[in-house]
Amino acid sequence: MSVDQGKGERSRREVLASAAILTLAVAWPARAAGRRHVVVIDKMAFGAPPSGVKVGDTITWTNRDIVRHTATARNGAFNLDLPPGASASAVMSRAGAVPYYCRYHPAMRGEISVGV
Ligand SMILES: [Cu+2]
Repeated sequence: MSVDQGKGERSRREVLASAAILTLAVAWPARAAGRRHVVVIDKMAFGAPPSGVKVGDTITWTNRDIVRHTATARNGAFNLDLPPGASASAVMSRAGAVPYYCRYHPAMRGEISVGV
């Protein structure tokens, strides 16, 4: 009986500890983790730029074409290789407009607007 009580007490503590960790994770500022945005590449064009992008957010490009593309920032912030069907991501670390293009098809252009 006393053994069971001991177990019960321990598991109750574990539950409380888990709850505390969960609360911390939820309370942690969302900005620390950043949000995720997706830009789909389809028919030789970058999809519409995501809105509301902030510093620390992650942009993921997904290539739905059957040819290879890149997402290459003109300011050198990112240079992602995107074989057919692939996805690749970059974290936006600075505020401002980031024009980018595809190295294989320079007519393919896009721009990510990063807010503070
Ligand atoms: Cu391309």
